[in-house]
Amino acid sequence: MIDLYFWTTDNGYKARQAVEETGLDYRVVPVNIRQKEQFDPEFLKISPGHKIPAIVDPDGPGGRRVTLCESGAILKYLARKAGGALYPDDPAVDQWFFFGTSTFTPLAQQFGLFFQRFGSDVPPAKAHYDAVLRDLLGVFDRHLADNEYFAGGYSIADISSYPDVHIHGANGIGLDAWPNVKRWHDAIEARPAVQRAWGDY
Ligand SMILES: N[C@@H](CCC(=O)N[C@@H](CS)C(=O)NCC(=O)O)C(=O)O
Repeated sequence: MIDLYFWTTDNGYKARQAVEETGLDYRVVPVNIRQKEQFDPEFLKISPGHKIPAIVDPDGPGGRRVTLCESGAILKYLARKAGGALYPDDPAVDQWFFFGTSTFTPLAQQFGLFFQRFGSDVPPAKAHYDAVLRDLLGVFDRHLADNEYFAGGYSIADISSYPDVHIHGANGIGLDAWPNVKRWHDAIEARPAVQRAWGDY
């Protein structure tokens, strides 16, 4: 059974969505990052950068124990372990997967920081990241006008962006201005695996 070291954040949900989608056997190990549990020395052996998500798979390739941090690495690992359906051999999947992991999420997190958690009001930073988030949703909307999902069928390319679209778009500034993103978001939200991933643990 895979241990998923998880907290209720965008990157945490990416990993949980992926493992739910694959049907692999797993259990959630909560790591409350608000209470600094990510600095526990035992957890640091799994995630040296003190970040969730992380996984431990006692039955990795060749029967060896695999520990992994970084949501992108975890999504690829889980998709491959489950047979590859969520990670087709298509460069477009990699493009949108990395766009989500390396571009969209880090910028959306700055939006979340300044609008929700910074502790003091910084109007120039808020204006900047509001414009950045709107620009990125526009990028997605133009692509999704001609594509049901980011690259072919539903894949880790979609999972890498969905949580931040859900948190900061659908449940933040709203998605009415980006109807193709809304259609994509709502289709993913309705997936049973996504419902389970965002549910109780
Ligand atoms: N690039 C990493 C980022 C992970 C990350 O930012 N994790 C946050 C929660 S979303 C965290 O654990 N923060 C706690 C800390 O940095 O101490 C990934 O994609 O997994």
